[in-house]
Amino acid sequence: MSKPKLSRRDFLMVGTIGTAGVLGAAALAKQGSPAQASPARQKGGGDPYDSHFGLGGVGDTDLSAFDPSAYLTDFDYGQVSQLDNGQTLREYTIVSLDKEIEVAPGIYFPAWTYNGQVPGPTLRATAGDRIRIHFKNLGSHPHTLHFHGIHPVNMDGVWELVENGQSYTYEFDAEPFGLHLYHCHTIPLKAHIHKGLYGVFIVDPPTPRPPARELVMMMNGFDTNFDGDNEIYAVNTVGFHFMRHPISIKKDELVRIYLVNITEFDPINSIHIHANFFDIYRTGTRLEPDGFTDTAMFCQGERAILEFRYKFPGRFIFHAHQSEFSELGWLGVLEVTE
Ligand SMILES: [Cu+2]
Repeated sequence: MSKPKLSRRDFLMVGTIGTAGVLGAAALAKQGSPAQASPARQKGGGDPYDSHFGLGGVGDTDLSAFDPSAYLTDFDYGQVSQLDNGQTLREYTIVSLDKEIEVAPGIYFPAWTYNGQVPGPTLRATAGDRIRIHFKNLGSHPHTLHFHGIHPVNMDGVWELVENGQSYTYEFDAEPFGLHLYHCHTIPLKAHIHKGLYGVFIVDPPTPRPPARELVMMMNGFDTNFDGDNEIYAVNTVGFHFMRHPISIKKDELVRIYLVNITEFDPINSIHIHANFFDIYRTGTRLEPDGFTDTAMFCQGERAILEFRYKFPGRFIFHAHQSEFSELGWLGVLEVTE
């Protein structure tokens, strides 16, 4: 039996609007008929801002399972103790698990996760700390933990595959300071990364950066029909989450975004914030900004710290400056209040 061929965009629209019948019949009954919703979307709508919100889809994901807003500020500093040489020791526990996650309302993805979430926990330390990660693989495939940073080869998570039920302890000093990431490095790499095995690793400089509203954003995507292309793009996994749940910030408040790109299949991803410019610190390894701009692009694994303040109140969108990505979920709102 042949099925109608859906474009990438149709997939998200059908999924979020619910006309497929698989996903949204109940939600539609509550929220209105597709006949009312579709024409505006097909034409782009009379009011483009309104149609942006329309793209947010019907309903919401189960935020008790994973809340992209909570992830913004959820830092794991580990269990802290002191080594005999006076060095701070931070111990973390990471378990890999197969788990179905919701990447848009009613759209589920069979993920491989660290600690049951995608991205995995944001690990945070200060430069010079000793890091010890107790990793256990409870997933159905062999996995590893590969950290970006400076460390010995047997701590690199490449050669020592951790089979199902096995454990491995990674231990190294946190260096250099900056914004890093960790991910599985098992072959085929694109499968192990795209399935969800990645997270952010922040190494603070010895003298902390100035106080700010700090937010972690992982640019990611999901190939929900396994055709080698992403159907959903997001920051923090859930398409259009930050349209449904704008990020509240104060006028003139210093905002610091730790932004990492892990998107698989597409060579680059990007960010653009509206009606403002930001200082960009590439990889966060220097304390002087590399530029002052409103748009930046990143290959996979590339990351930067962005700092800005909003001068005016209002609802400002931020999104990928690849239009297709933003229309498939990578679009949100910064809500600036007095
Ligand atoms: Cu893996």
